[in-house]
Amino acid sequence: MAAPKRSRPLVPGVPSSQAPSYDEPLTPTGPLPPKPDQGGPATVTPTGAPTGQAPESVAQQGEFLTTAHGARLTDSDHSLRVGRRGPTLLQDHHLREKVSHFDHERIPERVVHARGAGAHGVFEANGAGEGICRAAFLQAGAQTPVFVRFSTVLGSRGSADLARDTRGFATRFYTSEGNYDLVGNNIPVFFIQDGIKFPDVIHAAKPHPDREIPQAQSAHDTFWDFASLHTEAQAHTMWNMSDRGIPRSYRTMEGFGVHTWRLANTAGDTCLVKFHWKPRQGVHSVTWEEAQLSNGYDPDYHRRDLADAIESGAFPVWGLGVQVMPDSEDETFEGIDLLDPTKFVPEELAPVQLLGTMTLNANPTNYFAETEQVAFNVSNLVGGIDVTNDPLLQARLFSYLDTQLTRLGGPNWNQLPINRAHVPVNDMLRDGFHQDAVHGGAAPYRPNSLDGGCPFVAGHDDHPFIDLPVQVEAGIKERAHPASFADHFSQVTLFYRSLTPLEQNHVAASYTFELSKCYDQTIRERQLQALANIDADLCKKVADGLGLPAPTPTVDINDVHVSAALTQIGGSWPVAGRQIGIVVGDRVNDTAVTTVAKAAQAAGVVPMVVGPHGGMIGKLTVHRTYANAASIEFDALVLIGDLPPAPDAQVSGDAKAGAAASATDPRIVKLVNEAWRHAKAIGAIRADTALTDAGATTEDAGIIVGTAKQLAPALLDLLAQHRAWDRFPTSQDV
Ligand code: HDE
Repeated sequence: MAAPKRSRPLVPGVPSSQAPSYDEPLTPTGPLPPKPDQGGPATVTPTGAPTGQAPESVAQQGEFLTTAHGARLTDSDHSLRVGRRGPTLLQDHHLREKVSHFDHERIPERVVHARGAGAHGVFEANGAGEGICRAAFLQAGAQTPVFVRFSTVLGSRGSADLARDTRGFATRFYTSEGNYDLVGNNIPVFFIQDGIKFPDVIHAAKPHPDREIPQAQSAHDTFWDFASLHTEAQAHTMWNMSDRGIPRSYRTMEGFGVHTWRLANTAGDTCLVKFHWKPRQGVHSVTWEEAQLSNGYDPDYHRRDLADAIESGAFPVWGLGVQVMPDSEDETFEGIDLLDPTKFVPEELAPVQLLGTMTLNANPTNYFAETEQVAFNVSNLVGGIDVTNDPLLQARLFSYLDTQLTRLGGPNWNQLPINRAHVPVNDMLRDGFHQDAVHGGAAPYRPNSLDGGCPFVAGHDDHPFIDLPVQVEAGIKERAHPASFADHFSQVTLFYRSLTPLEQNHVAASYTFELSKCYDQTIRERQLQALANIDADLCKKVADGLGLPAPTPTVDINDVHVSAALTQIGGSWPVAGRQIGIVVGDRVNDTAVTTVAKAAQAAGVVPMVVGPHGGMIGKLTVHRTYANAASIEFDALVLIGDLPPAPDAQVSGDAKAGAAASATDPRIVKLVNEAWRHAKAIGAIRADTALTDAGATTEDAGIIVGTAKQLAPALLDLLAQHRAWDRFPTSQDV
């Protein structure tokens, strides 16, 4: 039976480019093309020459099943046996090849940042960087392919996305001068000032070594033991305890290069910069309750969100920006030591200047080949961008190359398709496991005359990478840091005091939650001491929550300036890629649903119909049922009409569990109640009963009542503000 063609789905997540036939297909055909939303690594050879082939050319070919050496097979379901009841023969080369390859399908996961999601895209420079950096990809109009991998840090590969954690934001630019990797985070400061401490902080934050729990969390004794003893970690920890630790989406995160980098223009003038990624989608987070719910209902929340947004055409966009500081002798700006990666430069002191725009426009075709095998390397630099002596960065220059040797099984990981440069590669590196290039020539050494002297070193005009000449202060060889590194608290105070009261409440609640999970009271007390050195009010709130006295500070807490750029609340942002749930009963009016759905789609929002059962209601396709819908899937809800208990509702069971029996389905009561508690916009069309049953009223902030036509624009406006912030003006609960 011919397979039906797929039409563009309303709801993203379609598994393949062609709809399946009901019967098993028996007529040989070749592999299906990728889905329209998918891209792949550029088709270049291991040494960077374009092959001109379609991306699919590197995938499986032909219509017949073959061995790995290409011989066609007639059977892959039965092993070769002596008689129908006898033993299997060692001679069965197909069985051995199939099972043996399967046995080796896994590679070691990343020791940190194991859990991630990737996407392809393009970076277009606006030319504003030309004056400070000679890198070709920053010249006006240059368009450069990129691959981005977002990640959590602590969890293993199968862990849940919404752990309270830092997020990785690693970008590879396939530039015309070679690959440039900007391997950053969504938090601009780091736990440690010196790379030699990285194994310590990670060992402390990873699960306890005896029981290997808890997974993907910092809410445990070893983490807080380390953070409270090693107070330079307080800066990063404070950001983690804020809403930045639980982003709404990878699309709604800022990115930071963290370290200070040195740029040089064509004249050789240098400056010091901090890199920023500014999301056009705004910077938004989930609530802690949503994070916990999502880890159960949809552990792939962020991964799915990124892929769905791209598939639905809501391509996420970031501006790449820099804060530019003079390349001064002391590498300090406004009293901030630029070599200390636990410090950031407030934007009010050095505004972020945008150099171009990155758009993510294609999902990977194959997770393993692309997102898993991509090997970022901090030392992938191009001319015009150089490192500084930040001791954290210096250690990273060693680590990234080193880690790939084990993770990707040898020294040729640069030749994996996703890692290949898009420019000629002539590195004189030879042989080794998994060598993909067939190197010619007789003389992989320099100088040589046997290969005509090739390869030659580049001149200054040939776009080379140049180690920028920097005066290094003569000093004693010692294991020590400058005195400026000793201030562990003032910027933490600055960050906390820059937040709105609501965000400050979230910070206090997170510290209280995490510390309450520690077994040892000593550790709680020691961390309270660190909080006392940051802010007395914060310390008091957390101490009250833990039932402990608030200690007095052991350092002077100075008055700090606040930075308005640090709050996430306020402003309106594009809503494309958000999802709204339209909750209906069996007797719904189709026109109301269609009106809301059309208005949503026009704004790039995905409307999902939530019905009492699967299949169709009249002409409407049901995307989620009362039984499988979860509030975390929807950024806003529209309730239409009465929503009485569906036949599969366990009304009496819920009543036994304490839920009041109501005219509304108990799952919908929970759905609406959660959306209300999370300050999401809720539209109600003749749905007062459902609202009341869920504990809401039509008077509450962020509840919009009216006809479908009246309600849709107001709902989308509210969605653009991320939440109905006024619903809980003084609450600690959002
Ligand atoms: Fe990493 N880090 N890191 N890191 N890091 C890795 O490299 C390391 C640091 C960051 O999506 C590893 O390929 C050391 C800071 C991201 O593939 C490893 C030190 C920042 C990713 C490694 C640091 C980062 C990594 C694990 C202290 C923010 C994920 C697998 C000197 C600026 C990249 C791998 C991806 C990954 C080591 C500190 C960001 C082991 C030793 C600071 C986003 O090499």
